[in-house]
Amino acid sequence: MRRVSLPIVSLTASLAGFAFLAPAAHATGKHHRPPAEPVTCVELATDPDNGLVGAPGVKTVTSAIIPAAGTTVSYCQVNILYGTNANQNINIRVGLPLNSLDGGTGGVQGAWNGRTQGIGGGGCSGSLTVTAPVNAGYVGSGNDTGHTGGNCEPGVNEDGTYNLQFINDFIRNGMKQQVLFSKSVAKTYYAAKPAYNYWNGCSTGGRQGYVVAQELGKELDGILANAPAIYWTRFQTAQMWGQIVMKDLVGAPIAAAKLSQATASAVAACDAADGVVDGVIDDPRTCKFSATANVCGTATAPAANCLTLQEADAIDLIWDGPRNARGSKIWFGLDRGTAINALNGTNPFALGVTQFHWDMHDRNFDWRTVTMDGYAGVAQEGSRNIADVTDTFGDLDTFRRSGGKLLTFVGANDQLIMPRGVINYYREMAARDGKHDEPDFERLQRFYRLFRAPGVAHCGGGAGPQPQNLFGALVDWVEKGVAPEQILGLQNLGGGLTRTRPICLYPQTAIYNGTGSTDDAANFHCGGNLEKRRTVCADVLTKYKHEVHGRPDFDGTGLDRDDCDGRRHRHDRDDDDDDDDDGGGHRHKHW
Ligand SMILES: [Ca+2]
Repeated sequence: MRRVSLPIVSLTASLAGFAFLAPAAHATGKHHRPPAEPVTCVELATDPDNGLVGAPGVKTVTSAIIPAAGTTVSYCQVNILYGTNANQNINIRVGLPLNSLDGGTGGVQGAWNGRTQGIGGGGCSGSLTVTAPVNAGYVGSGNDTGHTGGNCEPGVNEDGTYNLQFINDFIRNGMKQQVLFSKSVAKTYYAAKPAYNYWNGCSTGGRQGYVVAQELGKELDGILANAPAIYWTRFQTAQMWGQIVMKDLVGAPIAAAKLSQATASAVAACDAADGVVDGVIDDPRTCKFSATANVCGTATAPAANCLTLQEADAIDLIWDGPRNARGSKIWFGLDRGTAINALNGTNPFALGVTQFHWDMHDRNFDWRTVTMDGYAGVAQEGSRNIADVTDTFGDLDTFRRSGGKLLTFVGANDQLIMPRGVINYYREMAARDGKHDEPDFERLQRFYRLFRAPGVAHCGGGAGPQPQNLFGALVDWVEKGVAPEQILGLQNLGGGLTRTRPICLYPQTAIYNGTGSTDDAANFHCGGNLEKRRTVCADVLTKYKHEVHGRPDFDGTGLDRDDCDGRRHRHDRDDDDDDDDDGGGHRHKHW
């Protein structure tokens, strides 16, 4: 029987072999030259020689030692208001374990472990909560992405123009300044360059990790970017698809209990196909269960919460995702086994409603006026008007060349961000790295590893074993060169029972060895290949910015059109889209 070794690491233990003042992988500290000696926390915000007072873009800066409180250690908190014009106001917070001058002990300088860790936000918010990394010895940092609260409506002005300052500060500027300032402030405070610099975020915080990797590729050594909300405009627009389907076919949202039953029925139908009955569909893309099996009066209908035919059709379309009149897939749907009601409850998901306003650059645009047929037009408006700014789908070439490591977990039953979008990006990067545009996952995995967690929901939760100690795995990868081959999944089954399971590098998955408890990770191995042709070909998307009339666009996907069509000798092309007369409306941009 194969033995499974799971990467369980200890961060404190890894400090033992820590080479302080070893040259960091990247150039750092663009803001100023550090002094030779540490400075006090107070001096950071009072002495111009420390690089903050009067520095470009620094509107205000304060610093103070925050007393210990509860489980939070005392630390030096620096607050920077950053902006290069009157309309840019990004609040950045850097939390620094006390240096030796301020009484810190136990680390490589004061209480510091020699590293920085940027913390990401969620939804339409950043985060200014930096105490978790500080308590662990890191310089922690956060930013508010230039606005207070979680409302993204100000991305469009009342007059229908875009507020690009707001959007860019939220999408990218806040995080870039956060990373740069956290590194320079650390260097000043401790009189030493950080040896390693990290990011740690999920959802929007995951997207932020990707944008830093894509656009600030030389600054960070390791990025943990989970359930990343990448392709922001495209997936958020797709968050509204189910609401439009239910409105058109049913006339109202479907009762939550019926949605839950449909999910349960899909799991019951497809659970065993992966070889283990555990309440989880290992790869939901392979499950073809139709909600019509739940139609009231049919032999297969459930005892309670059966569906009308219209409701069943709507749920099938929610699973399928939006398509255009040609039948081409515009974006991914919710996978079977995923909680449907997060996006398809009585009220739509607020960020999806806002996204329609961004797509149409109209704060008063009413999503209820959009039909299933009209959806493609809204999606196309979003792609053409704003997605180049928001969707952050650039490459990772600089990050890879700089020696960075990117680690991502995504729940295969993520109810908010459509995990196939993350897999889509991963495949595209694998194709970029591969020969003849064919995905080369092994080569990609030298610096970028995606762990797909079956049954897991958005950033955690759900029916599957939960990934453990991802950040520790990243640190081991960066600092010891130990690339994580698998992540331990842990599930509490109640009654003192637990289930463990390896969470595997995509496109591998956990395969039962055939003997022993299916609740023990030791009886599984990572293997197989989920990139089956029928699976991946079905997920090729309509050409970007041609959502209304476009055909599946194979460019850069790593997939071969003829191979997918089963027509290897045919060479028709994708450039015959006749979408200049689609009435899609505003083609012009507003910046
Ligand atoms: Ca199963």
